[in-house]
Amino acid sequence: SDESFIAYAAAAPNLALIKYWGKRDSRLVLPLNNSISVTLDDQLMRTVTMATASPEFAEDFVELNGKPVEVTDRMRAVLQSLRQRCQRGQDLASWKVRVATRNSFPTAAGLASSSSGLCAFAVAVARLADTLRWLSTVARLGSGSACRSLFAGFAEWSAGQRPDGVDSTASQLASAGHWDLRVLVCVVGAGAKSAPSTQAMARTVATSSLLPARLSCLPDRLAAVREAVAGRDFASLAEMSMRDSNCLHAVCADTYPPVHYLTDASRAIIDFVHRLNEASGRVVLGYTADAGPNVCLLAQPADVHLAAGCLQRAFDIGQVVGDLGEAADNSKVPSDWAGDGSGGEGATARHRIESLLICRLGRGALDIPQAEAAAWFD
Ligand code: 2P0
Repeated sequence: SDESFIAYAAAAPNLALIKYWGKRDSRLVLPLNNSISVTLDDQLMRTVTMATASPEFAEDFVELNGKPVEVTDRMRAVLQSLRQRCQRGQDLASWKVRVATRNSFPTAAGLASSSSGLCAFAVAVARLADTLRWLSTVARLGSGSACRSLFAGFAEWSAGQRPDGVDSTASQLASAGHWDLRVLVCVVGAGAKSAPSTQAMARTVATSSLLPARLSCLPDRLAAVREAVAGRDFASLAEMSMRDSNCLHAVCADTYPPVHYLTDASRAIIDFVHRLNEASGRVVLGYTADAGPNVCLLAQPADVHLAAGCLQRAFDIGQVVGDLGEAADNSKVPSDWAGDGSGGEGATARHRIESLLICRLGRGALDIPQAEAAAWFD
């Protein structure tokens, strides 16, 4: 009808290098620690969302990839917060909303779909309500990690200290153009069904005696990452990312009952990275893994070709998507290097990597024009 409003948004998933794990307030989604992420390439991976408001809708309604999904309390919190700020008048604020969301990548593949999904949700509804202030807070109410996808390149989400959370916001640390970093996403396929991160992190806070040790070493690690980003120090960024990923999975193992995300294939990729770095005499790759079995590798552009070639020797790779780059000088790595010892002593079957996605860093949800999101949606 004439009496309806429509808005679009798109967001790419982000990958945390310093992880968010544990809340100080569950209802307001306030974290125990700052986290730092890179926003992935929206050309390769994105959520696109259309939001419509009309006086004719009886209920709020959300669908994902064409199928109705539950309107969660978190989504209701986002809608409520935007209704309160609506700049288009009281009529629209009282109308029900329909949100249709599409992922350009498998939701179940563990590719941080909550970060892009709830970020695009928040931006689309905020555009509907014509209010782009406080978006960090609004996106955070949908899912903590979503607030980092608002920004291109490198983002930091501050834990903040206030009980009302107004100081718990995300901001950009550096643009995507500041540092042409590449992320190689190794999709290893589902292992045992993973614990949802919201519940798992609550259990960690309630039971892990290692979590306080993690929190006490994070200020130094965060400072090291900020410095590595500012100075484009790859070896330092990669080492801090690997340490923080290992630390996350250690507190997950220390959770009672324990939380397991990594599989044998994930661990084989992690060991591969350390062997490759050792054989190369420098840090060629870093890695980081979230609440699932996939492992994301960090690389400089000149090493992508070498890294992918070594991965192909060591693993059974289904498909490679993205820009492999040019062969560069790889003289320090032996040409017969197998990485996981396959074919050597104690060899086992090569582990499977379903897809290897090679990404650049991408735009934040706020940088993607509404018209572009609308064109993607159709
Ligand atoms: C992160 N993860 O920093 C960490 C690392 C998973 C491992 O943010 O409860 O889906 O919705 O705020 O954002 C996953 O947690 O959790 C996550 P909620 P979210 O990316």
